[in-house]
This record gives sequence, C-alpha cells and structure tokens, in this order.
Amino acid sequence: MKDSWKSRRQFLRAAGLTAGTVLLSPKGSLAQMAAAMHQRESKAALNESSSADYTLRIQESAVEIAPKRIISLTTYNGQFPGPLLRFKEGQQVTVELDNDTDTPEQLHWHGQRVSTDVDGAGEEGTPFIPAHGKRRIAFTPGPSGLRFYHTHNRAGANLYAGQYGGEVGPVFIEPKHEPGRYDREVFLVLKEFEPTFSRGGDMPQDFLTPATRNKELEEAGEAAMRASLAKGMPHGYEVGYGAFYQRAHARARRTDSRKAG
Ligand SMILES: [Cu+2]
Repeated sequence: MKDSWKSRRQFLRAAGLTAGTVLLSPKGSLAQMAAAMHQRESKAALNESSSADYTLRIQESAVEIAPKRIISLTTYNGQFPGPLLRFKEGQQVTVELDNDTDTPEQLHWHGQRVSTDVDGAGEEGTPFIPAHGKRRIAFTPGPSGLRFYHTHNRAGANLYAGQYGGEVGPVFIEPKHEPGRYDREVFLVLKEFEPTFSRGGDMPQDFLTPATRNKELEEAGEAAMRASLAKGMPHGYEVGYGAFYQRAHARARRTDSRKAG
C-alpha cells in the first residue's frame, strides 16, 4: 500500500496538469466560482462546534488477531482494521483526526484525488496531526470505489512505526451514478504482523529470476547496491513476519431490481 515515491510524484504531476487544463478551458470562470464555493463550504464544515462525519483516533491498543494471540499496535479507534468509512462521491465529508500518541502523524487517503492540505503526505505539504493533538479536515471524496486510509509516517528501520503497525482502514466511496448490482458487500483486509529483520532470506533467492533480463533495471539495481555498500551499509537484510491476518467487514444488501436498469 505504500505508494512508491516516484509513482506518487507522477500522479501528483498528472493531477496538477488536469487542474491546469480546467482553468484554461472556456469554463474557467465557472471552475473558479466552484472552487470559491467549495472553500466557503469547507470553512463551514470545519467549524469546531459542529460534529464531524467521522472521528479517527490514533491510539495504542491491544488487538486479538487470533484466539489468545494478542499484540500491541497503534490503531485507528482501537481496532484493526480501522472502521470502514462510507463516503458518497462528490459529497463533502468532515473527518476529525485525534492523535493520542507521542508521534506526530499523517493520515493518507490512498487513491483519492484530494488537495495536498488534506492528502496526508508530509513531503507534499500536509500539516502533521500533532502528538496528543488533533486536526479536523474537510474534503470531497473521489473517485468512487474501494480506497484505503493509512498512516504516511515513514518507518525506516523502526519495525514498530508506520504501516508495520495497525494504522490501516478501508474506505468505500459510493458512485454518484451507476451504483451497480450486488447481493452482498465484503470488504476484506489482509495484513502481516510481528515483523522481524532476517538476514540471508527465508525464500529461494532465484524465485524472481525472469527468462529475459531487463539490462537497464539490472544495472540500476546493481549500482544502488554498490553505492549502499560503499557507504558502509549492511548487505541483504529483509523483513519477515510472524503472523498473517484477515478480517472482513461484510453486510448483505438486497438489489433493487427496479432501480438497476
Ligand atoms: Cu497508500
């Protein structure tokens, strides 16, 4: 679920390009008016006295991942995965982010097109949710479909930090048009826990060997390895896991055959 830095930058560049195109089109003034209206709505939604649509509390919790197997994790609302958030495409939501931990946090809306102020990436300029503080955000969800929210704190070599813990939850954005036909919704979340460093590898090292090699990729990889060894960094650590976990949010839903045409 970690967006690679490069693809993320490319995505943001593409998103920026789209916004630019809208403003240059003959409907430019309309787009600007819509933006101004959206800003006013956001301000109203952020009024502290009104209640948020959802509250996510980042906290340390004990989670039972299997009978009598209890692990200590940073979670959203004391559970793993975090609660299923249901949004409607194009309908603004307000989310309060409470941080009960000692670490400033970033909550990233994976796969959504939202502004950098709320997107949840510190390197792109989203303000942090302060340690033992809170942030209330408002945004218009989209595009529709299954999305995720997760911490965007970088773990580095700390196996207790970032997404090594329990800071992941599902989002469903109902489409504005064409809701689709289905009898049952199942939101399945899979995650590995109890990470440890190992050396030498726990799987055959040649399992990814392709029939034909990409010379460019291979050279880039070899060069990166030489540079890291030259800096005195250790050779060949990888992360293994002690537990794998799955959890489903499910509910039955009757299809209305009159509406689905
Ligand atoms: Cu992500």
